[in-house]
Amino acid sequence: MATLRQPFNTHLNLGNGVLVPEGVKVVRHLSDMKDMYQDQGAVQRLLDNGDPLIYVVYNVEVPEEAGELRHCTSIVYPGRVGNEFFMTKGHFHSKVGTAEIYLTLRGRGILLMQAQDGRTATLDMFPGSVSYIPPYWAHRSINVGPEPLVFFAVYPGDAGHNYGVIEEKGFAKVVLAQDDAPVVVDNPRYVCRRT
Ligand code: M6P
Ligand code: ZN
Repeated sequence: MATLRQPFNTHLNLGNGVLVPEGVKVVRHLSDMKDMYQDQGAVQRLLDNGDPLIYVVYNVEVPEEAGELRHCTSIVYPGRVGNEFFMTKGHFHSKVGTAEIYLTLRGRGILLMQAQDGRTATLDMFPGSVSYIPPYWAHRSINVGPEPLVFFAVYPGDAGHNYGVIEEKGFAKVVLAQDDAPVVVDNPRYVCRRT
């Protein structure tokens, strides 16, 4: 029989998303995802000026095993690279048939999803939105507002993160600021995937 582990609480600060204990913290600067943005001139200017912090993830320490539920908060800072909003890298799950739930606590975002056949979908993220990402959809969170976008996520312990496809091909859509409002448009750099 599997080892019986002790139940435990984590304290989630509903205002800023920080967990206590903090857990495993993942920090992503622009330099960690520079090829993912459209405007490489804007990328270079931002890198020359100090490599901005794009987002932080606080992961509760739960084994990455079937039967477990991994959970974390993400804080995506407000900002743009050229006219493209700050965003997460985005990933498929390694075990691609696993789902995820996002509960937004603060800010305004767009949750961009993409199926393996290239179909895309978006959901608005706002305080109180509970977004369901069904199995087989890659997901990326984009901060389209003036304050940090903070959300809590739960997903199966054995889901895993597969960044490869998104790093290579990107998403078919990008979210740009037009007169300060977010618009979802075709990604001119998208590498169409023929499988
Ligand atoms: C959410 C969850 C995490 C993920 C994080 C950042 O909180 O989906 O599993 O790590 O967003 O996204 P990414 O891993 O794509 O950078
Ligand atoms: Zn995920």
